Amino acid sequence: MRSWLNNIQWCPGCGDTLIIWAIKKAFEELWIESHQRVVVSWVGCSWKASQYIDWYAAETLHGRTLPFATWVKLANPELTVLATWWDGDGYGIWVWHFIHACKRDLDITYIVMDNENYALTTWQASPTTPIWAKTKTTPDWNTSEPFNPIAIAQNAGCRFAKTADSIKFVEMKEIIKEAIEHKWFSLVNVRQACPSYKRW
Ligand SMILES: Cc1ncc(C[n+]2csc(CCOP(=O)(O)OP(=O)(O)O)c2C)c(N)n1
Ligand code: SF4
Ligand SMILES: [Mg+2]
Repeated sequence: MRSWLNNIQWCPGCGDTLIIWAIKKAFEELWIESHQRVVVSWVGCSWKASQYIDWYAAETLHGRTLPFATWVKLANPELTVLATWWDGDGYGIWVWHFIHACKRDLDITYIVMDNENYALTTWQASPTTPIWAKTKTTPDWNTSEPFNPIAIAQNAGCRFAKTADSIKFVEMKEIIKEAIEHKWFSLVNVRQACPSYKRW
């Protein structure tokens, strides 16, 4: 068992573990070493992402993942910059940063761990919650159509926007590699298993 796996603090079966593993493998296979890369993240269940990979890491203020990643890229264009965010904050509370990052089109790889709910705050509906799903804030059912991050990214000018699935490991890793190699802004929306709350 690899040492970082002994220290996982997510719920058993959480897709975050596989996503981090895929990112680590992608860097390994692309020969991008730890001193050449940086990950930017902020609070959410997946926040710990940056702690499990040996790289430069920034855990920023609430909502500042993409602005911070932008500053890092502008300050040192040689670095491979990867920003991790989540559906509730990335597509809800702080969505405008996402739209402007697509428009700006800098070379940042943006991985969204999309578990279709606000998990850390214990199961509220997020922009990607399915229309019929029950959550704490939609006790009968959700009445809003889910947000389509791929279409929104493309409409905002992003030229690489793909969906992956945390249970399809090899496919997810290959999409992450493609996104890192794309020399402009790229979005990978990973549909993430969340056994504790995503029961649809
Ligand atoms: C300034 C501020 N506002 C709100 C919160 C509460 N908060 C913690 S995590 C989170 C979002 C969780 O949902 P999501 O972004 O989908 O991440 P997940 O936990 O599902 O991975 C929120 C709103 C906070 N920590 N700080
Ligand atoms: S609540 Fe969901 S997203 Fe959070 S650690 Fe548990 S399984 Fe993972
Ligand atoms: Mg979420």
